[in-house]
Amino acid sequence: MKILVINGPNLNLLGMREPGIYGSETLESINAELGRLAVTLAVEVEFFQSNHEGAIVDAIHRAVGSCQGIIINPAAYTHTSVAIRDAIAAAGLPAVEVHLSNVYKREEFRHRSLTAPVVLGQIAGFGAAGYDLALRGLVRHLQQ
Ligand code: CA2
Repeated sequence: MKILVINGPNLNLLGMREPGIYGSETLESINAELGRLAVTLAVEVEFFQSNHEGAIVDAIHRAVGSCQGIIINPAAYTHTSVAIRDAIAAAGLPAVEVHLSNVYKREEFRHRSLTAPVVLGQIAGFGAAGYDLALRGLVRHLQQ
Protein backbone atom coordinates (compact mmCIF):
# COMPACT_ATOMS: atom_id res chain seq x y z
CA MET A 1 0.00 0.00 0.00
CA LYS A 2 1.38 3.39 -1.02
CA ILE A 3 0.27 6.81 0.23
CA LEU A 4 1.15 10.11 -1.44
CA VAL A 5 1.82 12.96 1.02
CA ILE A 6 1.39 16.39 -0.56
CA ASN A 7 2.34 19.72 1.00
CA GLY A 8 1.36 23.00 -0.60
CA PRO A 9 2.79 26.51 -0.85
CA ASN A 10 5.25 27.87 1.71
CA LEU A 11 5.33 24.67 3.75
CA ASN A 12 8.93 24.28 2.55
CA LEU A 13 9.64 27.18 4.96
CA LEU A 14 8.52 25.24 8.05
CA GLY A 15 10.88 25.54 10.98
CA MET A 16 12.54 28.61 9.50
CA ARG A 17 9.78 31.23 10.05
CA GLU A 18 6.63 31.69 12.15
CA PRO A 19 7.36 28.91 14.69
CA GLY A 20 4.63 30.36 16.94
CA ILE A 21 1.93 29.34 14.45
CA TYR A 22 3.42 26.38 12.60
CA GLY A 23 5.93 24.91 15.08
CA SER A 24 9.69 24.60 14.88
CA GLU A 25 9.96 21.31 12.99
CA THR A 26 11.13 21.43 9.38
CA LEU A 27 9.17 19.70 6.61
CA GLU A 28 12.12 17.36 6.22
CA SER A 29 11.89 16.23 9.85
CA ILE A 30 8.07 15.91 9.68
CA ASN A 31 8.46 13.71 6.60
CA ALA A 32 11.20 11.65 8.25
CA GLU A 33 8.93 10.97 11.25
CA LEU A 34 6.06 10.03 8.95
CA GLY A 35 8.40 7.72 7.06
CA ARG A 36 9.24 5.93 10.32
CA LEU A 37 5.55 5.56 11.17
CA ALA A 38 4.93 4.17 7.68
CA VAL A 39 7.55 1.45 8.33
CA THR A 40 5.77 0.39 11.54
CA LEU A 41 2.43 0.35 9.70
CA ALA A 42 4.02 -1.60 6.83
CA VAL A 43 3.00 0.93 4.17
CA GLU A 44 4.98 3.02 1.70
CA VAL A 45 4.89 6.84 1.64
CA GLU A 46 5.95 9.19 -1.13
CA PHE A 47 6.48 12.91 -0.45
CA PHE A 48 5.74 15.86 -2.70
CA GLN A 49 5.86 19.60 -1.98
CA SER A 50 5.15 22.41 -4.40
CA ASN A 51 4.40 26.10 -4.32
CA HIS A 52 2.48 25.77 -7.61
CA GLU A 53 -1.18 24.87 -7.98
CA GLY A 54 -0.82 23.06 -11.32
CA ALA A 55 2.08 20.96 -10.05
CA ILE A 56 -0.10 19.80 -7.15
CA VAL A 57 -2.92 18.94 -9.58
CA ASP A 58 -0.40 16.92 -11.67
CA ALA A 59 0.84 15.07 -8.57
CA ILE A 60 -2.74 14.09 -7.67
CA HIS A 61 -3.28 12.81 -11.22
CA ARG A 62 -0.05 10.75 -11.03
CA ALA A 63 -1.25 9.12 -7.80
CA VAL A 64 -4.07 7.41 -9.65
CA GLY A 65 -2.93 3.88 -10.39
CA SER A 66 0.22 4.12 -8.28
CA CYS A 67 -1.11 5.08 -4.81
CA GLN A 68 -4.06 3.94 -2.72
CA GLY A 69 -4.56 7.17 -0.77
CA ILE A 70 -3.49 10.78 -0.35
CA ILE A 71 -2.58 12.95 2.63
CA ILE A 72 -2.67 16.60 1.66
CA ASN A 73 -2.01 19.93 3.33
CA PRO A 74 -3.04 22.25 0.49
CA ALA A 75 -1.94 25.25 2.64
CA ALA A 76 -3.37 28.53 1.25
CA TYR A 77 -4.87 26.65 -1.73
CA THR A 78 -7.28 25.03 0.75
CA HIS A 79 -9.25 28.25 0.73
CA THR A 80 -9.03 29.10 -2.97
CA SER A 81 -8.39 26.16 -5.28
CA VAL A 82 -11.27 24.70 -7.26
CA ALA A 83 -8.60 22.97 -9.41
CA ILE A 84 -7.15 21.00 -6.46
CA ARG A 85 -10.61 20.15 -5.18
CA ASP A 86 -11.64 18.88 -8.63
CA ALA A 87 -8.41 16.85 -8.94
CA ILE A 88 -9.00 15.15 -5.57
CA ALA A 89 -12.60 14.39 -6.50
CA ALA A 90 -11.61 13.08 -9.95
CA ALA A 91 -8.81 10.90 -8.55
CA GLY A 92 -11.37 8.95 -6.54
CA LEU A 93 -8.74 8.05 -3.93
CA PRO A 94 -9.44 8.45 -0.22
CA ALA A 95 -7.69 11.62 0.96
CA VAL A 96 -7.09 13.20 4.35
CA GLU A 97 -6.68 16.97 4.65
CA VAL A 98 -4.17 18.11 7.28
CA HIS A 99 -3.61 21.56 8.77
CA LEU A 100 -0.89 22.24 11.29
CA SER A 101 -2.84 25.09 12.85
CA ASN A 102 -6.46 25.13 13.98
CA VAL A 103 -7.73 27.11 11.00
CA TYR A 104 -11.11 27.64 12.75
CA LYS A 105 -9.42 29.71 15.50
CA ARG A 106 -7.82 31.99 12.91
CA GLU A 107 -8.97 34.57 10.35
CA GLU A 108 -12.40 33.98 8.84
CA PHE A 109 -11.03 33.39 5.33
CA ARG A 110 -9.30 30.26 6.69
CA HIS A 111 -12.61 28.81 7.94
CA ARG A 112 -13.71 27.83 4.45
CA SER A 113 -12.06 24.80 2.88
CA LEU A 114 -12.86 24.04 -0.76
CA THR A 115 -11.21 20.65 -0.40
CA ALA A 116 -12.92 19.43 2.81
CA PRO A 117 -16.11 18.27 1.04
CA VAL A 118 -14.16 15.88 -1.22
CA VAL A 119 -11.89 14.25 1.38
CA LEU A 120 -12.43 11.40 3.79
CA GLY A 121 -11.63 13.59 6.79
CA GLN A 122 -9.81 16.65 8.03
CA ILE A 123 -7.30 17.08 10.89
CA ALA A 124 -6.43 20.57 12.11
CA GLY A 125 -4.61 22.03 15.10
CA PHE A 126 -2.31 19.17 16.15
CA GLY A 127 0.82 20.50 14.51
CA ALA A 128 3.14 17.93 12.95
CA ALA A 129 1.33 15.11 14.79
CA GLY A 130 -1.60 15.74 12.42
CA TYR A 131 0.27 13.96 9.62
CA ASP A 132 0.79 10.88 11.81
CA LEU A 133 -2.89 10.88 12.80
CA ALA A 134 -3.84 11.19 9.13
CA LEU A 135 -1.65 8.23 8.15
CA ARG A 136 -3.06 6.04 10.92
CA GLY A 137 -6.64 7.00 9.99
CA LEU A 138 -6.12 6.51 6.27
CA VAL A 139 -4.39 3.13 6.64
CA ARG A 140 -7.12 1.92 9.00
CA HIS A 141 -9.75 3.06 6.48
CA LEU A 142 -7.97 1.28 3.60
CA GLN A 143 -7.62 -1.94 5.60
CA GLN A 144 -11.32 -2.08 6.51
O1 CA2 B 1 -2.29 25.28 9.25
C1 CA2 B 1 -1.93 24.88 8.14
O2 CA2 B 1 -1.32 23.84 7.96
C2 CA2 B 1 -2.23 25.74 6.90
O3 CA2 B 1 -2.57 24.88 5.83
C3 CA2 B 1 -0.93 26.48 6.59
C4 CA2 B 1 -1.07 27.49 5.45
C5 CA2 B 1 -2.27 28.41 5.68
O4 CA2 B 1 -2.45 29.27 4.55
C6 CA2 B 1 -3.55 27.64 5.93
O5 CA2 B 1 -4.58 28.56 6.18
C7 CA2 B 1 -3.38 26.72 7.12
C8 CA2 B 1 0.18 28.36 5.34
C9 CA2 B 1 1.45 27.60 5.21
C10 CA2 B 1 2.57 28.58 5.33
O6 CA2 B 1 3.65 27.94 5.96
C11 CA2 B 1 4.64 28.71 6.45
C12 CA2 B 1 5.63 28.06 7.15
C13 CA2 B 1 6.64 28.76 7.71
C14 CA2 B 1 6.72 30.13 7.54
C15 CA2 B 1 5.73 30.77 6.84
C16 CA2 B 1 4.69 30.07 6.28
